[in-house]
Amino acid sequence: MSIKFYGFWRSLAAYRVRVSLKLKGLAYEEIPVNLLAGEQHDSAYLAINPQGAVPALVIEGLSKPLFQSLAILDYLEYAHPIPSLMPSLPADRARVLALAHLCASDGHPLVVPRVRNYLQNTLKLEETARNQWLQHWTFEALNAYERVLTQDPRGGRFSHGDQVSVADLCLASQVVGAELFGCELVRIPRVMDIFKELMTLPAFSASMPKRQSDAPQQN
Ligand SMILES: N[C@@H](CCC(=O)N[C@@H](CS)C(=O)NCC(=O)O)C(=O)O
Repeated sequence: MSIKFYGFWRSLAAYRVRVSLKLKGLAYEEIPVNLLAGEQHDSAYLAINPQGAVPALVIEGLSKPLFQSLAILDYLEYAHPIPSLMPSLPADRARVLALAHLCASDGHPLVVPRVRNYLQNTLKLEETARNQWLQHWTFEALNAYERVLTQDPRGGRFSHGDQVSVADLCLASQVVGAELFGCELVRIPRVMDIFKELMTLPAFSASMPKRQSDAPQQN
């Protein structure tokens, strides 16, 4: 079975899927879509993901590509259940998904390139105000995550007990954004403890933006 993974080195949504593929031991070929060059709008890519965003997965044997990171994670969970990234009890699943959505559905969408471009080109917000926006909304999501972890004892080594879950993939991607936008990470110590634990796992550390082949070379 071949898997083509359309991503971009610094995409937070692509990061989540990259980690899942690695944790589940699935080999894939990553095809960069340069978001800074606008390649997501090319007709060839729109034929793969009509939304014009990464990630997208083309899996041999499936009639259509998969898109939207949480939908892709869900597919991978059902199609390749071991190791599982979701708890089995309904209430635990709801908690994990709530944490995942907090990052992937509430925090992250406010900082994607199309929103940043709109702030810059249509609303004419200057750079300082734009950066304030990115920092504010990225931190807000993680601050809420921190409150959940503080108030709800079901966290452990990771977001939900001691097993890596889909919530951790979303936490890690959101922290990657927070580091990029200069958020005050000392204000979210529980989140950062978990992030540090996650970074000890090769699937998470090898998926970091700067380690991708399409990332700019560092001098
Ligand atoms: N909710 C989507 C977000 C996808 C998304 O917006 N990805 C960004 C990169 S992180 C993108 O490709 N944006 C293109 C653009 O905004 O033009 C998901 O989780 O897959």
